[in-house]
Amino acid sequence: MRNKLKTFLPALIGAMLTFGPAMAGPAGEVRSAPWQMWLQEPASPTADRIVAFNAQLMVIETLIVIFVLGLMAYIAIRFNAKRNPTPSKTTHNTLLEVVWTVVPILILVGIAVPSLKHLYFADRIPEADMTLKITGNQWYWNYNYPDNGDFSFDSIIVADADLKEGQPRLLTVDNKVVLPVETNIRLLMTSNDVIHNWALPSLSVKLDTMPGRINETWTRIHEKYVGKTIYGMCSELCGVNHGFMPIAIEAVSKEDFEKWVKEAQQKFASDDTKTDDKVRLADAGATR
Ligand SMILES: [Cu+2]
Repeated sequence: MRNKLKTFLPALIGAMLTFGPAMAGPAGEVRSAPWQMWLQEPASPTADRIVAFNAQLMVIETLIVIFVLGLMAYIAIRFNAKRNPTPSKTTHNTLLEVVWTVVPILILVGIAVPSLKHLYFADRIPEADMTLKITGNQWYWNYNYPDNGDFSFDSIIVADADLKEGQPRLLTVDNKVVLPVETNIRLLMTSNDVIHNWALPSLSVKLDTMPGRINETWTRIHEKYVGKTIYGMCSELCGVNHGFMPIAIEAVSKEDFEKWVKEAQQKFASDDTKTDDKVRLADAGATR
């Protein structure tokens, strides 16, 4: 037993310490890796805060678990019937009772204060450099760039049969959302039919898209994600093809974004996206 523990414990601690590199998806992509522990790598200021806060909470939790476990072990060993045949009849200890009420309250307040700070940081909309409007549909996304010529396009899953080498299954789309790095992006979300949810773990963005109203949040992609694709998916059960409406963001430099905008304005000038095609593709997802 002891020998097993001797090999198992260092392996476990080693695995926990190396979560950093394990957080990264395949090169050029930001998504979960197989057998990944911990959160996805943070690609926005909000995500940075949440990952750091998660690490702080782990320290607090670990200390609490060690303390309670130690206390229980001490009680079981020191005060069992054999070692302590005549138990004490003490029932109240005012000081102890005040301490075990006040200390947990202080711990909770210590967690709540930074937690609310992060919540407000994620919720506030800073001065935006551009806006992306996201519309959920059964079962694909529509993206609109109101500040860049007001063009729109649909982003639809690529069916398994059409995947090219290296394209991840269930995450690849025909038209990626192209966004510039180091830019405050206002995200406006709504829906055409039912409630969807535009969720990207590495940006810490996860917001419902509601028919008939507009929800608002923001993001800012870090510089080092230039050239990478950031993946997410619809996270609100929205019907039979809920699992087949992925989100793929291509992060580009500001200059490349300007170039892409010019091309996209031409490419998506006429909204001749064929509804039949969408339905066919969406059905291809459902029948897999
Ligand atoms: Cu959906």
